[in-house]
Amino acid sequence: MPSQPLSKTACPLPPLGMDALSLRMDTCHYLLRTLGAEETAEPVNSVYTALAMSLRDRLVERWKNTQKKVAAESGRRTFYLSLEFLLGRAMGNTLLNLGLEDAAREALTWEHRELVDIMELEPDAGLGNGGLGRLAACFLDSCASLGLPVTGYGIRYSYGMFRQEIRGGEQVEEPDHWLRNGCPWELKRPERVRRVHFFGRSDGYYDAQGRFHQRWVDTHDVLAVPYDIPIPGYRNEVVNTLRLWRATATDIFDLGEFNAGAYPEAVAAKNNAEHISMVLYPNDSSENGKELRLRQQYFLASASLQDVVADWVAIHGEDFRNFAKHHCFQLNDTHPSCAVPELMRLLMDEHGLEWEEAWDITSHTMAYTNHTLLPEALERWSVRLFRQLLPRLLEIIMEINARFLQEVAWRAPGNTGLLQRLSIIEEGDEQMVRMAHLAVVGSFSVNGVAALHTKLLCEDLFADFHHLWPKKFNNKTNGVTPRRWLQWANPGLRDLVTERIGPDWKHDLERLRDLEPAADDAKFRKRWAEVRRANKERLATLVHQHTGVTFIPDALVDVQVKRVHEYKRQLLNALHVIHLYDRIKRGEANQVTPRNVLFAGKAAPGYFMAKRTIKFINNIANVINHDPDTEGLLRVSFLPDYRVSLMEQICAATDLSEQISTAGKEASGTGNMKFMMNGALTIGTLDGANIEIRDAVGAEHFFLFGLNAEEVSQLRGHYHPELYIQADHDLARVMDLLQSGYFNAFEPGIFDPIVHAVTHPHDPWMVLADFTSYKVKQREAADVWHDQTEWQRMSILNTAASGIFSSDRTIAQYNTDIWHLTPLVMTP
Ligand code: 4GP
Repeated sequence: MPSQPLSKTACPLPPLGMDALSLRMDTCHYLLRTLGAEETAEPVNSVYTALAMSLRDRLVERWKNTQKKVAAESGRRTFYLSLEFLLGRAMGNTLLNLGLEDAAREALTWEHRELVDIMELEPDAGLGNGGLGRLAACFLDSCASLGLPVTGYGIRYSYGMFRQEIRGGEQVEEPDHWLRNGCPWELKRPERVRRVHFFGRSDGYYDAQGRFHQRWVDTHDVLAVPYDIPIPGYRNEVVNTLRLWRATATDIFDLGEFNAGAYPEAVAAKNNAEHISMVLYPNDSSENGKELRLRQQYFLASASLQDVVADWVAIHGEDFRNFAKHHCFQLNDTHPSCAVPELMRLLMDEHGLEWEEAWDITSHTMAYTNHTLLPEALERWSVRLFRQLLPRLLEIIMEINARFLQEVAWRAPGNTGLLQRLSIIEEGDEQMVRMAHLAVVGSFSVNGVAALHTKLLCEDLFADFHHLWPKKFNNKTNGVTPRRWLQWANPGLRDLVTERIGPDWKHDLERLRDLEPAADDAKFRKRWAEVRRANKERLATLVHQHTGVTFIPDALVDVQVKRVHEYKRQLLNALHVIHLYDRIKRGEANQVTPRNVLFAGKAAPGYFMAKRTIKFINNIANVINHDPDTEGLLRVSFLPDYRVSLMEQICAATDLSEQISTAGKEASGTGNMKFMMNGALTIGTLDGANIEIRDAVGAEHFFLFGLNAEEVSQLRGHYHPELYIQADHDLARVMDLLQSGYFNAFEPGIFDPIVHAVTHPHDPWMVLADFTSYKVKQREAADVWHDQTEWQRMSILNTAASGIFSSDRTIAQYNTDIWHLTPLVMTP
């Protein structure tokens, strides 16, 4: 990158527009005055920081106006509590939402810098694992864009999701120190620090009026320091807040210990406290189970609720009668469900309310979203741990449970089985607190994230609860923000769509339906294909840079990117890749459609099978890519360190989106929606939101294969993988190649666990059961690819039908059914 003197241009450039001029002046000011950059050779990183600070200034004005408006209207508000917000980068999104993209580009041109290069310097804010965390980020964007007064509450982890490196084909985890150079978007709010209790004991006492109370005493406290991140709406002057808590000690160090020379001991309390917000647990759809995780959960719940309650008390004093009317807390899975007993505690112990009043408020303000049916993800905490760490909370949970079970006993006398099944406390060798039961009992709304998922919640996981309170349960099919995932990620397509149907779709994604007639317009199809080809070339460059694999030009780009998990069945895809390779090797090369197969995704560090799957894919890729017979026919690559900013490039360049989970296991999926929006065709099972995607675009424009959820559950107990191998000669050949050690010639036995997993009658994911129908559908997709007219037509129809997968639609439904907020209308 050329290093030109700042603000001295070497060649004449056209005059700057107003926005560009003021951005440039501010950026120069921050560079020279705040960051102290040298006039001649300022590091490019400072340019990023200075531009970010200039943009933040533009947000702060709107932010304050939004806060004033919210306060003035004193209406109902929602607080979105989540242990994860997978934000990715903020700069592009800010530029897009404020309409300053061109201005920033212009301003930087004067500094002889390219906006794309500057934006590449921003580290992803990777404060989430995958779907659940990214959904929270999409929701914040939609809430702000719809003008809804919604505040996000989360944790400001010092280390986000680990960085993934691939060495020798294996995943290696490196810490993600995303705050190394500071975060120019956040504002620290030291005046709003909260104190969070741990340990100690519960103590009964009588107040001056002779009333009996409990209080939590002898606690070890930790301070919660808030950092606010602005969340701009799309061109509507609204800026909402994401408040992230950082943990710190009440005292920096113990002076007594320090003076006595015990330095480590002197700072131990500080370190202990800071551990709470040190690192994100890197597990997706599985329980974390460690004490520190429970501390994180309570820390978030307590700090956030105290914050909200303090604001209420500042205006209304101790009168909580209208509190429930004004507040809703949306719990993003069970992770923040300590909020239920914590709100009870705050209302009773700190504000003197009686149980009944406190319960009435709590159970009318909490709403819970479930994100997975996988049993290993259903959080349970031992009563012993709870008693030690959060003794007062456990007492409250026990009372909630006792009162709840009494209600059940009245309704269904003598049904002890039902009581056991519903109880918040699970009996056994070790008593456990079932967090999902706590969340259901304490909430007025419980929702799943796709139609099938909600149905299974009602019929299966929460069947007894559903029977008890059918009206509590509702579905909210997920969505993704079209700002980041279409407008920003795919500017070529954005402009082409706008040229064809006008700009209204940018405010109402359902208007994409107006594109349908264009699918039959040959000229439009040609331009559509050109935009997509340019995106694919960019992706090919990226893949080459990071993996050394050279994609085949104009070949089908077949993509599976997501967390690596057995239920998502990356293995099924890998087996199919082996089958394609086998066809080439056995002389069917002229029948094989040229294809680039791309994988990416992280495995939880302790998840052996997922990590071995990554190794498996890399070994397969290595053999195939080095075999001259595959030249021009098949390339396979595993792109390391999958994250939000990579997906922005991948989704715009994908032809075939792999959504191949075992039916009934993927709650919804949101990657599937990003691909569809950008014109990819889906090959998928009847799982999660795939079902709704297929309904929206029409069955003839979706490559469906495999067992449905009911068939999967019927097959359980009668599953015999060997029968599928016997019945499909192609599959038998794949298994033979695998077992012969073809892909691990120098690493004997390393893939035995994979062979064992897929050939075992207890394989819960039934990989081989779906192989044949998957293979057939893949062939059909390849045939359609040969007919580019048809493929591009289907591609356009997929984008045209993707409007309902905007998170604006999802959030509008949350608002109509659960939150009941009045949108803010801001004037510029
Ligand atoms: C994910 C689900 O696996 C995914 O299907 C869904 O789209 C997403 O939540 C958002 O609802 N679950 C998790 C998790 O990420 O940790 O349970």
